[in-house]
Amino acid sequence: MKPKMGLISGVLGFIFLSALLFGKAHGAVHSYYWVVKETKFTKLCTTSTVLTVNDSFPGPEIHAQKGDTVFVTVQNDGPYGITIHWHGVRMPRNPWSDGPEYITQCPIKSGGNFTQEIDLSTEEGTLWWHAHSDWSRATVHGAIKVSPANGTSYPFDEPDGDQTIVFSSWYKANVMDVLDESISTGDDPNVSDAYTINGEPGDLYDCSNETMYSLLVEKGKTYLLRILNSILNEEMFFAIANHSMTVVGSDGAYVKPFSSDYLFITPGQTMDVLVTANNSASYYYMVLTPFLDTDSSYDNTTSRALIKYSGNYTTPTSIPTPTFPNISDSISAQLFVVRLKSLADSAHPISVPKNITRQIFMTVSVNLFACPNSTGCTVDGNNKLAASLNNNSFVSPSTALLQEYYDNNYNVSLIADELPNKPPTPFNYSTVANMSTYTKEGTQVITFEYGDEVEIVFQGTKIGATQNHPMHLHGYSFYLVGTGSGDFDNGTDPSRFNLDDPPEVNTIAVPRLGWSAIRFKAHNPGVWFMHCHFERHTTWGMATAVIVKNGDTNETSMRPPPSYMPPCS
Ligand SMILES: *[C@@H]1O[C@H](CO)[C@@H](O)[C@H](O)[C@H]1NC(C)=O
Ligand SMILES: *[C@@H]1O[C@H](CO)[C@@H](O)[C@H](O)[C@H]1NC(C)=O
Ligand SMILES: *[C@@H]1O[C@H](CO)[C@@H](O)[C@H](O)[C@H]1NC(C)=O
Ligand SMILES: *[C@@H]1O[C@H](CO)[C@@H](O)[C@H](O)[C@H]1NC(C)=O
Ligand SMILES: *[C@@H]1O[C@H](CO)[C@@H](O)[C@H](O)[C@H]1NC(C)=O
Ligand SMILES: *[C@@H]1O[C@H](CO)[C@@H](O)[C@H](O)[C@H]1NC(C)=O
Ligand SMILES: *[C@@H]1O[C@H](CO)[C@@H](O)[C@H](O)[C@H]1NC(C)=O
Ligand SMILES: *[C@@H]1O[C@H](CO)[C@@H](O)[C@H](O)[C@H]1NC(C)=O
Ligand SMILES: *[C@@H]1O[C@H](CO)[C@@H](O)[C@H](O)[C@H]1NC(C)=O
Ligand SMILES: *[C@@H]1O[C@H](CO)[C@@H](O)[C@H](O)[C@H]1NC(C)=O
Ligand SMILES: *[C@@H]1O[C@H](CO)[C@@H](O)[C@H](O)[C@H]1NC(C)=O
Ligand SMILES: *[C@@H]1O[C@H](CO)[C@@H](O)[C@H](O)[C@H]1NC(C)=O
Ligand SMILES: [Cu+2]
Repeated sequence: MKPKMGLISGVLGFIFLSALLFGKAHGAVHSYYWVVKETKFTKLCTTSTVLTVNDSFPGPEIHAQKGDTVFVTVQNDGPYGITIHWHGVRMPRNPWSDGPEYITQCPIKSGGNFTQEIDLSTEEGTLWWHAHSDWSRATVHGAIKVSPANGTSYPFDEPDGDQTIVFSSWYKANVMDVLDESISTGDDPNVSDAYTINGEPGDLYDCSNETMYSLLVEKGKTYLLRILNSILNEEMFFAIANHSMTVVGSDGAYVKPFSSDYLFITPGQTMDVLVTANNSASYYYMVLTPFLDTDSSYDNTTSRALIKYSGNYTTPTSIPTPTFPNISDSISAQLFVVRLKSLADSAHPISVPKNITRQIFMTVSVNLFACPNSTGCTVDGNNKLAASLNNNSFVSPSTALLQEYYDNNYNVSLIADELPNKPPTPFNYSTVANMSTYTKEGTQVITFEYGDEVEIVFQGTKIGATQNHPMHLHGYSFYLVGTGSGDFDNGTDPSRFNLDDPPEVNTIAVPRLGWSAIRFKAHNPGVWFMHCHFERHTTWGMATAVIVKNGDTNETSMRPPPSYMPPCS
């Protein structure tokens, strides 16, 4: 009993201290205690040992209301160091609890623990948490459900039911072995063996019939599906047979409702969707299948789950299944993306930066490095795969960048080089294939002044394997003001930007050989990771860190670190 009491009073003391120091008077406070450990599951006729939180896959949900504070103590009883990230939570002034390994903290060692403070502010809807070290995100992730604050309500009729739907990747092998093998050969990692819906592959896979996920519905009722995509390396299409979906939110912000027969959802994104059980009482398939516009290898399997109406009826002999865009239908993917628009009404105001003080044009590429061994690698002779932003492949530091920044009195130049604002060599990005595939590498960051109004245009290139990339920024949500195919034209494209009701999101699809433009105001000081949400691309260096300097007052500055951060040595 003793250690537990010690832990609880420790956490309460921490909460009290935070409340005292940072005046977080509004919002309720919740505490969770999680144990990270290895758990055995039998799926696809094979027993695998995977890392979990509290033996559950997907992991436990966090339930909170807008403006609440959540403390999570993670006890690491697994064999590897691990970190946990709160995806889409902006963590005002508190990068210390954000979680990406070697950016804001070192991993929580095997046997260690760490209490993180998750500060919800304006987020409302569905967000999620996941491991942010190596590829342990595969099985260590779960939903964060943020309900409206007391005295407020959804911008739509209160749904009759609420259900989280989590998409994940399943490997029969240990995912750490998959990662290590790909690092040692320099080649593409093995693809997953299945996609899962709420942890289950569904009846198209071996040995998976009995365990398929099913959602029980009552005729006439409307359900809020809180859908999140934690798949490692593929963007997805999702549809429900004979039921249309009304998209009402994405990435923890509401959108203007629109109805669609399919969703396009990238790793990192969430979609809040209303579904009304308005068809004949029966079974209907919900289907999850990949969108892929690349020649690299991918998992081309399909996961299914069921919607089952309650009541007395004969089980159908043939269950309706939805139709889908073709697997490589980038037009349907893009048509879905441009339908997302923020509510932008008086109860949900937006503020799109219009006086841009920092403009960044950033190429996103898959590249090569010469193999560090004379014969060790298997790509194009003796090369290994790499990836870059503005021709720099991010090298992860071995200590936490945030701590170094703080310890060096916020002097960025002492800890990292600056990533260029634009590609070092301009070229016709989406059409020129004969640029060198090789890239530079280094720990390069982007530094913003407090209050900068930032525009970043991400530009896909024809270098290496071409593909749509889901780019994600920590510490912020941002407005997706424009997206298109080919090379971004700085003369004509900005005039078509949507500055009236762009969606406020944290992860965007940058089209293959196309571009996406985002804007945000840099008013959250700290060190924040920015990266492709395909796990293999982040591993290869498609990443950087965004450092936002402190403002002039304490209220516009980073908080000091908590008394305990996981040690780096
Ligand atoms: C909101 O209401 C719930 C239920 O009555 C209560 O537990 C919670 O503390 C309230 N939150 C705030 C911030 O007052
Ligand atoms: C996780 O497991 C720990 C240890 O058994 C327990 O104290 C805690 O309540 C569990 N948390 C959840 C969210 O299940
Ligand atoms: C958590 O880690 C701290 C620092 O190492 C240690 O003092 C504390 O006892 C640990 N708590 C638990 C429950 O293991
Ligand atoms: C990756 O796939 C290859 C070919 O199927 C197989 O031989 C190898 O064992 C796999 N690697 C891992 C780590 O499972
Ligand atoms: C290089 O060689 C060593 C020793 O054979 C091996 O462990 C390593 O995985 C190889 N590959 C790379 C990319 O370093
Ligand atoms: C799984 O169920 C489907 C129908 O739902 C059936 O066609 C198939 O034969 C079943 N497979 C196994 C292995 O039981
Ligand atoms: C389901 O949709 C299919 C294809 O549109 C249609 O043929 C079928 O009649 C529908 N079934 C029900 C029960 O609505
Ligand atoms: C998936 O890819 C494999 C290998 O290219 C191919 O044999 C198989 O038919 C594909 N399956 C589907 C469902 O497309
Ligand atoms: C379900 O319907 C069948 C056929 O109409 C009837 O025999 C049976 O009693 C019903 N069961 C229930 C639980 O209502
Ligand atoms: C735009 O930003 C510049 C540079 O920070 C500033 O001098 C100017 O006052 C701003 N203009 C408006 C309209 O806010
Ligand atoms: C637009 O692009 C041209 C050609 O690349 C470049 O010379 C010019 O500086 C750019 N203008 C702005 C505002 O970025
Ligand atoms: C600002 O924060 C520092 C460090 O936490 C503290 O020493 C100082 O008193 C604070 N200043 C004000 C005006 O609150
Ligand atoms: Cu990518």
